[in-house]
Amino acid sequence: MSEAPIVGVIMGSKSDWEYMSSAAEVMDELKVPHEVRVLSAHRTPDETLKYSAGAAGRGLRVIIAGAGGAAHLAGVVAAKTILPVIGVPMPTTSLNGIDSLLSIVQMPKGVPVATMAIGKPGAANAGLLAVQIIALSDAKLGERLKKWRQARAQELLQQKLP
Ligand code: RP5
Repeated sequence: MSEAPIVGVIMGSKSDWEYMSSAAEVMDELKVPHEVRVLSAHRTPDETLKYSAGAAGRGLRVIIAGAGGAAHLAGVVAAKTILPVIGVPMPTTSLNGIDSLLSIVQMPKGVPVATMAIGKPGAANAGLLAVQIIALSDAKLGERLKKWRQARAQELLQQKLP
């Protein structure tokens, strides 16, 4: 995207992109400029904190963070910014992402993370929630989102059963 990004999509590992790309796809469809980056709460803690602390100053308005397992990324990022942070639990091989979900959702009072469903549906909804937040102050985006929803409804109504 050529416009300056207003949503940051970060994830703990390149292996998360299989799921997190759904967040980027929906923002592509709705023409919301975003950036994507791999950052880890555990493997690159200093860079993660720097990214979060500087996000608002760089013009970001929402951060979407996907991580799996111990999944501390969204919470750590939320600790260093007052931007809304949306967490997406990644599926894991041993516990199917229940571990990620419980980790991300259990933020202490005072530092919220809006936690989505596990995997691709959660990532897509994270993108949509970011769009909804930004649409509060962008009427044209709100109109695009309404049309997008209407198109999804029409798709469903036209589904044929065998
Ligand atoms: C987490 O560990 C990442 O978010 C990812 O979901 C999981 C596994 O990462 P890799 O070992 O595939 O890099 O930090």
